[in-house]
Amino acid sequence: MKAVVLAAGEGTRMRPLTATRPKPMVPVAGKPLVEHVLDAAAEHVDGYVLVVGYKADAIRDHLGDAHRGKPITYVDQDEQRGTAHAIGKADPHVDERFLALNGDVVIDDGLVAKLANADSTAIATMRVDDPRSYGVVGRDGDRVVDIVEKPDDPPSNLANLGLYAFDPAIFEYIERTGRSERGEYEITDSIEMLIEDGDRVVAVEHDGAWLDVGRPWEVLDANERLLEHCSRRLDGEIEDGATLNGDVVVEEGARVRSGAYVEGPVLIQSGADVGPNAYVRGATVIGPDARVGNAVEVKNSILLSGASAGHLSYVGDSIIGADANLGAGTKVANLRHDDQSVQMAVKGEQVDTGRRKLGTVLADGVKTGINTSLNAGTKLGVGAMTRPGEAVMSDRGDGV
Ligand code: TTP
Repeated sequence: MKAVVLAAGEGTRMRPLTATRPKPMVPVAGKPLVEHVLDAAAEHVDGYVLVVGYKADAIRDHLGDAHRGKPITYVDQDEQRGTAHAIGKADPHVDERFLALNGDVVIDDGLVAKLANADSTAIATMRVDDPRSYGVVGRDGDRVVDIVEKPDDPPSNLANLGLYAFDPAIFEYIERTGRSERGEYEITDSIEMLIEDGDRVVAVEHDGAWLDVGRPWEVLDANERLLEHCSRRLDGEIEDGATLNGDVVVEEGARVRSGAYVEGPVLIQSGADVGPNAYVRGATVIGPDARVGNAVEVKNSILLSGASAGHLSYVGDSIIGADANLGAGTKVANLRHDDQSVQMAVKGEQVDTGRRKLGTVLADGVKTGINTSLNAGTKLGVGAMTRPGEAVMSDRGDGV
C-alpha cells in the first residue's frame, strides 16, 4: 500500500513563513511538517507518492528518494486545482489500495492504522463539539451517506479530517468530477459520486491527535503537541553550571553554556548555541545553528535555523524565521492587557486566534534594531527591518 501525500499547496494563510518555503516544509518539533506525516504512515506503507507544486524543490531536496527505506515518487501539480485533481495526479503510480494524506497535518500512527485496515473506501473523522466549520460526514449505520461542507444543520458531529483510504477505482470518479462552487476539483465530490453508485464508504473514528496546520499560530499548537513526545537526551556540549530540567534534548553539535536554565520540553538542535545566562522554557525549539545569547528568555517558541537572539531579549509564543536577527533588547509582547485573545492578520483580515498568548511571526532574514518592541500578533515579512527603539504595532514587509 502506498501513501499519496498532498504537498503542492502554497500555504497563503501561513505567510510570511511560506514566502520562502512550501507549507509542508515549515519546521515543527525539529523537522518539516510533511516529514511527521511520512513518519506516521511509515509502518503501514511500502512507498510514498508526493504530490508537489509550490517550491517543490525544497521538498525534493530535503526528503530525497526514500523515507525510512520506503521509496518516494514525486509527481508535479503545477496549478493547485483542488484535492481531487491532486490525488488524480498519483494515478500512474498507484495500482492497489492506497492512502491519501494531507502533508500539513499532525496525525498519529493509530489513525493511519485505522485507515489502512479498513475494508473499503474509508474517511478519517473525529467527533467535534461544533461541526459547523468542517466538512461533516452523515452516516446510515456504518456507511457514509454524504459529506456536507460547513453545514448550518450538521447531520452528525463527525468532522472529515481530509485523510482517506481509496481503491484505484476512485481515479475514474476523479476523472468525472466537475468544478465545485469555489472552482476546485474536490475529492469529496468524487466520493459522493462513489456513494451514489452504491459503493461502500465507511468513516473511521479517530480520538487521538489531529491538527490541521494552516495558520502561523497553528504551527505553535503543533509544536506544543509534538514536543510532548520528546524524551530527555543530552548529546551536545553542556557546560558546568547549566541547568537542564525535564525533557530537554540537546543534539550532538549543540552547546549549552554556563548559567543557562532550560525547562523542557525543549529541543536544541545541532549547531545551536544557548547562553551563558539564558532562560529557555517549553515548548521551544532552538533550530540548527540558532543562537540564544546572554540574558535572553525564550518561551513556547520556534527559532528556525540560524535565527539569533543574541542579547537581552524576550521571545514568547513566537516564530523567528531562518537567519532572522533580533537586535539587543528586542522584546515581544505576547499577552493583551484587556485579557482578550490575540488577533493576527491572515490574508489581510484580522482573525481571532483564540490564543491568550501569541507573540510575533518573523519571516526568514528579518532584522530588528536594538530595543525594538513587537506587539502581540504582529508579523514582519521578508526584507523587513526595524529601527532602534521602534514599537511595531502592525504588520510590514513583503509576503505577510
Ligand atoms: P489547503 O490547506 O486548503 O491549501 P494550502 O496548503 O495551499 O493553504 P492555503 O489555503 O493557506 O493557501 O490544502 C490542504 C492540503 O492539500 C495541503 O496539504 C495542500 C494540499 N493541496 C494540494 O496538494 N493540491 C491542491 O490542489 C490543493 C487544493 C491542496
